[in-house]
Amino acid sequence: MGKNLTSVIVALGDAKHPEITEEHLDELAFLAETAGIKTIRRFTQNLQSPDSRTYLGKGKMEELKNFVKEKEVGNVIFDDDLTPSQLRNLEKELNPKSPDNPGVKIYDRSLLILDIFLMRAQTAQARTQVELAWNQYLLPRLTRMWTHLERQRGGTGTRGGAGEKEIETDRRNIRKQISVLKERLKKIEKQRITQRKSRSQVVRVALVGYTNVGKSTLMNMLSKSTILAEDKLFATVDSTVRKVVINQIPFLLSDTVGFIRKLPHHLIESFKSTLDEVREADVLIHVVDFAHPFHDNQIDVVTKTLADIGAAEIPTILVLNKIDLIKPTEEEPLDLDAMKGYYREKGFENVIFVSAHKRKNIDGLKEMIYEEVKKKHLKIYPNFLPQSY
Ligand SMILES: Nc1nc2c(ncn2[C@@H]2O[C@H](COP(=O)(O)OP(=O)(O)OP(=O)(O)O)[C@@H](O)[C@H]2O)c(=O)[nH]1
Ligand SMILES: [Mg+2]
Repeated sequence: MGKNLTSVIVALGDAKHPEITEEHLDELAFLAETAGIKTIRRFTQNLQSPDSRTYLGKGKMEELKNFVKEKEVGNVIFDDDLTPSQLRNLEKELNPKSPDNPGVKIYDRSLLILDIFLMRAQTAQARTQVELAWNQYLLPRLTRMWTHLERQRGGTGTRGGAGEKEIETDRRNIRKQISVLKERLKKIEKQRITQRKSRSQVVRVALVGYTNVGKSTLMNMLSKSTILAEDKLFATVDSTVRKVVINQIPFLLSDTVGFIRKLPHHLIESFKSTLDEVREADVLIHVVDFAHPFHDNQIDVVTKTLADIGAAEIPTILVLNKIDLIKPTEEEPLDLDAMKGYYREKGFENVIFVSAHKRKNIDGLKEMIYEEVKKKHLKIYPNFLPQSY
């Protein structure tokens, strides 16, 4: 990231659903904020699909260009992924090279998320996974983009105008780096598999959900541990496992990376081993920010991502969190029973409303987890005599 931390964010809109476009832009601005970048203006254009050359059409592009120049904006962030050629064209349009122009940085959605993950990853496994995804993202974009990314990463920028030969050397280096990272990941995974085998006699429960819904807060509450929970996207990138005992039955509870719409596929790919924690769980606790205006869309994104990683069939408890933020009005009373029925119809058998902050209904949640864990525990230990909760 450079010194100029202002940005404009750019997204395509749907004329029929302006509120959804706004919500997407809110999320993008929140992602930018998480990366330390302040949004000073939003640009949208109602298009079915991005312009193949410059994402925006000609007129809008001109408007964006003028604004960026006039306000000396540091970053332009696009809500979708840009093709390598769109990126090159945008660089030319927005970034006319001159010695006194520090240059505007162009982010697409993947690059922004990758940057946040790079900032957040702590363990060797998470760091290796993110670096792998980053190199895979970089490889097809190694042209002018290289100098662009070098600058972004605090490089000297002296490679400007790199010739084909240098680019070819760079490509070779990146390929080498990719295979080194893959090897390293394999080794780490081997250790994790051994660890996991030793845990096969214990029931495993995983917290899943959209980012920023309260997974880590619930994890802390249920396991009395302290994991960083904050009002930022992707506060958790590493996965953490804790032993929890409810009513004499022990189980392992894991907290892991949150999901988001349009999660870069390289990241899902390289996070496969982290996501094993989810895939191999006996019970999933799907946490939802019930106070978020588009929580149903977020539920759909999570359900789809779970299906993508092969975790669709795992028994799930749907936890609708943050109910302390819901202020029912006369026109919109809060009928929790009706809401429960609604989610049951959507296929969620176990539904519960809680507030992790106000500790509301946490005992009810524990009881629900206990009932699910007990089923699996009795399969491993048929002679165990369960108590009623
Ligand atoms: N008002 C309210 N805020 C909550 C509640 N639960 C969590 N939060 C807040 O929501 C924000 C996100 O919480 P986290 O626990 O970090 O969420 P997460 O799902 O782990 O998020 P990521 O790791 O970023 O994916 C924090 O600011 C929490 O304090 C709740 O019940 N009510
Ligand atoms: Mg978290």
